[in-house]
Amino acid sequence: MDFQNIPPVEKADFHLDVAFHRANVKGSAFRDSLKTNDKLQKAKSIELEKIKIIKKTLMERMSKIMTAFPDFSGLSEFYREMVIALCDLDEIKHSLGAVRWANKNINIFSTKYSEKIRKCKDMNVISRYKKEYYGRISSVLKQISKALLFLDDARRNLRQLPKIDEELFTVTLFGFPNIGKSTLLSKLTTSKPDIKPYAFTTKGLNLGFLEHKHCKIQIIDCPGTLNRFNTMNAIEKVAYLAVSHLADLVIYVYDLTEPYSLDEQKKLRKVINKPTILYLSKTDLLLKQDVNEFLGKNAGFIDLELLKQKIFEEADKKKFTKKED
Ligand SMILES: Nc1nc2c(ncn2[C@@H]2O[C@H](COP(=O)(O)OP(=O)(O)OP(=O)(O)O)[C@@H](O)[C@H]2O)c(=O)[nH]1
Ligand SMILES: [Mg+2]
Repeated sequence: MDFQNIPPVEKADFHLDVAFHRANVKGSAFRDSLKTNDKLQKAKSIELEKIKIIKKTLMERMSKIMTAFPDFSGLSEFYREMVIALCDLDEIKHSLGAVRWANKNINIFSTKYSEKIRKCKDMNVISRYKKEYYGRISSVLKQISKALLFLDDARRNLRQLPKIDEELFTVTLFGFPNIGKSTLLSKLTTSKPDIKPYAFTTKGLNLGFLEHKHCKIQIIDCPGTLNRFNTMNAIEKVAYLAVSHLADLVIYVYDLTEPYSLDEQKKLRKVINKPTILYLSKTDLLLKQDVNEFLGKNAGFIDLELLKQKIFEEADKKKFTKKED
């Protein structure tokens, strides 16, 4: 599922400006090409041509918006829940419905006013119909202006969802914010996620890959989470969903330099009900004695090569289990 390439959804006024400007430019060129000296016929032909251009421009633009969003009915459970966590799925559907409604009405009004102008016998009436047509079309677009704004907002939120292969052996990096999860992803793989010295830098899912026995292993760096299951924000939900739906293995990252106590970090670890291995980050900032004490009490990793070997071991086990099934 590709949510990252949905193009920007422009505002209502922008669509109108493009369509009316195009109609003016092409309408002028069309006027110059007309051979007839019959003023009424000439005025009719120009206005009909302009309506044709406005209709085509706007309907193409509306169709592009409708097809840019993926078919939400075919989403896997993971993607469906992710979309719901990141934006209001019903409102997206409602807004796309509004765009469909606008498309239909642009067609209806364009046909109706073309008919009226075609039958006109008076220049002044042509001018009146022209104004009416522009007013109706502007009103249709204005009526969907909120829907267009909403869709552009939704598009921006959905961009946080990378294209995930749900079939691959998947490892998720999980833990409190600012503890070095993205740094770990950048050390394990060639991925270059944003790394900053403050919490909630990662807002979506960062992906990296390892190769093992000619197979890809997918590593997902999750946003940081606080241990507050019932009051978590949308960013934290993304992390929980990635763990619960995608993880074959979780690397739970501990950090003894951040303000979160070891007890708090242990409590958060307990919410994971997936095979989990521990990694202690920022050991360069710790006393050797503290690192050893931690490792003595918790079977964790600090060495990247050993951590990778462990991931490969777990991947092998999973394949074995799958074969057994
Ligand atoms: N000295 C040292 N700093 C580290 C290490 N790992 C991470 N950091 C620093 O810790 C800060 C946070 O690192 P990130 O990798 O962005 O942490 P994160 O867990 O992904 O943070 P969120 O995305 O906000 O949850 C950055 O300033 C990193 O440079 C480490 O092993 N040693
Ligand atoms: Mg991060």
